[in-house]
Amino acid sequence: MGLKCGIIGLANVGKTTIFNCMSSTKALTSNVATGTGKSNISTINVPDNRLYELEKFQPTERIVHTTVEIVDIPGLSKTTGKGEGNKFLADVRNCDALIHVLRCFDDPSLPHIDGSIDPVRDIETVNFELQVRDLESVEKKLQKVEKAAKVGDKEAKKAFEVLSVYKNHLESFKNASTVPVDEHDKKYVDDLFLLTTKPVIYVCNVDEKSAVNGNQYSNRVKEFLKDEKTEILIIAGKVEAEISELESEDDRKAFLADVGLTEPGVNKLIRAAYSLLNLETFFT
Ligand SMILES: Nc1nc2c(ncn2[C@@H]2O[C@H](COP(=O)(O)OP(=O)(O)OP(=O)(O)O)[C@@H](O)[C@H]2O)c(=O)[nH]1
Ligand SMILES: [Mg+2]
Repeated sequence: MGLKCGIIGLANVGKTTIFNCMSSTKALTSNVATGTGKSNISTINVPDNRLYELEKFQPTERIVHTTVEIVDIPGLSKTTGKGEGNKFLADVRNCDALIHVLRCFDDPSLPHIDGSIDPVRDIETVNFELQVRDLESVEKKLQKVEKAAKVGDKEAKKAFEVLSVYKNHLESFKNASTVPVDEHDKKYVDDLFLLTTKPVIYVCNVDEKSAVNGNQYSNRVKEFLKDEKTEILIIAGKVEAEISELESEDDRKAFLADVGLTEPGVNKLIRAAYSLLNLETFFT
């Protein structure tokens, strides 16, 4: 059983760049005009130095890593057609957790699809898209249970009540993950596989000089998400991608140190994705 983690975000924010840092299969990054339009999938090892430490005491034939499956989903853009939009949603629905990449770097040669750099607006844009789809699912089920609820079926009545809470919540631009219903009442939406209940890690894709401390954009993201139980990571995607291309381990270490890092930011990301689902690592 593999944990599947989807990389989402608007077009051209650096999703494939970060995907390439995480995986050894190199996918094509998009160009400004067209975007990529297809998903990339890769199974990656969860970096765990403890495994190498153990190896010292008890040599094994080979080191078995825990793996995570990463899906690089093409970005949502204004020109995403209905068909492509559905593909996007099917990809998201199949994931256990999401990595939401945010553009937090300036680059005049790479215009943002919405005209300016504003990662908080981008979070709202993507969340809105997912909330609308969840609302559709909830409303469909509401219609189904309504009749039974009206004729007095107790279970249907309860379902109707709970679904109505979800509906109101989503209609006020909130994610289903924060809905105010009792844990055991969430069973009424289990069959809907709501998109906005999935755990999310936010990645601020910053410029090289902000690799360690972030910048004004990532600060705004942190402020905006401060009440949410979510992880926010800062990764300088472009430079990490360049470093990951280097052949020698020593070179990679030296270049990382130049940027101020002791390990690739994506290693942190992979571990965060893994622990997000509270999965246990077993040593085999
Ligand atoms: N300056 C700068 N450019 C970046 C950075 N990250 C990515 N880029 C560039 O942005 C462009 C788009 O990057 P991708 O990784 O393909 O973006 P994407 O989010 O996968 O795009 P779609 O798949 O089309 O949605 C590429 O030309 C990258 O080189 C960054 O941190 N700084
Ligand atoms: Mg891409």
